[in-house]
Amino acid sequence: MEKVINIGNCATPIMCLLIVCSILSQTRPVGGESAFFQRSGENIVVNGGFELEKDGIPVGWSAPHGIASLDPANAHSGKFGLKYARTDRNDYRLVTQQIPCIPGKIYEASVWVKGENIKDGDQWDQGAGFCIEWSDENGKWLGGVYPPCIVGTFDWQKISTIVRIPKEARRVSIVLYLCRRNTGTAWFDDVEVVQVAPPLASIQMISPAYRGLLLTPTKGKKISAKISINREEHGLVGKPLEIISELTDAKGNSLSKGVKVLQGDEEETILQLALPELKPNEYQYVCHIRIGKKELGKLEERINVVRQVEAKVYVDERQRLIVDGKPFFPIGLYLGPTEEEHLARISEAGFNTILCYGYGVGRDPEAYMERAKKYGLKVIYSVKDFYEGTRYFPKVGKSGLELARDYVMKLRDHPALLAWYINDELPITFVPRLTEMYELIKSLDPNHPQFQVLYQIPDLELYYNCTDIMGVDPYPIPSRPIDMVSDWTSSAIKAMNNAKPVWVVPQIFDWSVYRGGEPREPTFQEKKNMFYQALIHGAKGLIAYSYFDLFKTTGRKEAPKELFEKRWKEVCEIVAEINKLVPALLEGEDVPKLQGVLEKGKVHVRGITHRNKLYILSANTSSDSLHLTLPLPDRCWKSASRLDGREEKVKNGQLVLQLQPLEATTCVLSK
Ligand SMILES: [Ca+2]
Repeated sequence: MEKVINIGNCATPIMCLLIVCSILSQTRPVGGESAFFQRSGENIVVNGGFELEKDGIPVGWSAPHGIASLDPANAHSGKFGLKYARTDRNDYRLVTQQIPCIPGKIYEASVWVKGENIKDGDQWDQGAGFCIEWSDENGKWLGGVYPPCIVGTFDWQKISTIVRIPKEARRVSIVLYLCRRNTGTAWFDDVEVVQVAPPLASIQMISPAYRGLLLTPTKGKKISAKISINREEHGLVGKPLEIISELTDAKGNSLSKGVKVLQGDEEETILQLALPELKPNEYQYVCHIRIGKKELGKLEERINVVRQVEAKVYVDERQRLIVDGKPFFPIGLYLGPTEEEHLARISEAGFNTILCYGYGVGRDPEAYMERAKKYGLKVIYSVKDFYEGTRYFPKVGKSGLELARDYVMKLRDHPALLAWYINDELPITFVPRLTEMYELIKSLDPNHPQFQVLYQIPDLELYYNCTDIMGVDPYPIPSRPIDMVSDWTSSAIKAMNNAKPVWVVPQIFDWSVYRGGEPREPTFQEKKNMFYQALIHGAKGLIAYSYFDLFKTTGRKEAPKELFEKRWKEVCEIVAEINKLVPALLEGEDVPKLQGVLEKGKVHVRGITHRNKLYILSANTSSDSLHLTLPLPDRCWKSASRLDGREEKVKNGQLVLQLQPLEATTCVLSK
């Protein structure tokens, strides 16, 4: 009855890394932030308080003998708590219960935990806690959520999380456990899993997508918004609804109005409202949701019509970052050390952006910004730890929002500032707090966008209204298919309605740095392939993870100097190549006919025209050598060469190209 948890909750001293998944939901609720995640049901855990027992065994639970027992001396409530004692660090038996979750629905899960002498093992995961995992019909693990565990000796504490069970889940279990190779005693009690109702409706602005900013002239433009209705949770299944959208001025005068009827089974719709010519000013966009004459709720967004965007850094209608009036393609690195030696090296390699975790409290962020400026690097400033209760929250007697305010006020005018990093993989439980953070920083600093990075791909949509730029960090090598990069990039773009930009965090590190075992870092071809996949599928920025890991080898040991140098040379080569593509990426036009996945999913392609050239980016994600004949959209293209100057054949309106296993490359075609 040994249960194996595939991957524990993540944690490294510098960063939280990825892997598990849950699923999607909506955003900005009707009725304010308090309407997020309202409980709407009974506890679905059997005997969550451990009060029912048969022959000394708690009813409803699978509790391994010799490790788990009912304890009348330690209950959080009632007569019993469940004691879980591990002395043999290799004994990884766990307490489980299968629970009747409905796939696709959202639940709040919580457990009270008490601990005595819980010592971390030699692994990243440490402490006592719980998780929820799901599997397919054959019991194959599909994913789970792993709230942070607690280490040491501590009195009763509540651990809770919000989870959306994926639609493909067939069995769901709650697991009470001590992390692998940890020892000590934990007590559990009052285990609860309760369904929560999402809000009646939510809105995602598609146009304008960036902070309601709409440029004049407005005539001929449309306001476009995605409306989602949670019918089932609100008793509206099968009932036709009417949505009235309207744009009003400050005095409440109606300037444009539209009505759309949703059929009884429609849960999602895109509303479009044609605009008259509007003067620069603030306007209100309101959607009323009605059933018959009765209003069920309304959704509101502010529209700000301007002649030009004043912000120093913002996102334009093409989802490009605009910095001081010019399009900017961020090519960046996550880093730890920020001494001049490192910044000089990074800048010289052709990077233009850095993201350092370590400037929370007690260091000199202004000096860091100055150093970055000296080397021509832009900074994505991290405030990702300013959430109480998270692992690296600085305990200095201030709230997270107060800390954020301090840092934003201090740094918002610094010329090296590019964006604020407000979330590093925090799960959907944090969406209400991320929304508070986003709104606060937006009000304090209208001059810089905000950026988040997530691995929770099915959940991305839920974060739509609390970020300006979405990031994803696919790290497939060596355990997942390399085209995970394409999948995640495309999924993120879809979740952002192709309206908010997606940046990708390519993997340049070796997983064994964190997990131990045999070293297996991405090869040069694999790294380049991953960068290319992100670009081919539409990433508007690349921030690689990470510079500091280039200095490490398995188990966080120091890498030999030669190994760092080899890795750095490879990274430099890739960045130099991408820099050659940047003008086309920023200013070029996509060629729809040269967009897609060919050769049974093996080759990813994107064509861009720019200044009388056609750039064809391609990435072979298979381990086959492929002979590609690519029909060109136009007969005008006469010759082709790679970025390194090698000639390729154009014949009968087709580009003929040989791609080595995992090769990624660009062909530039001329007339
Ligand atoms: Ca109890």
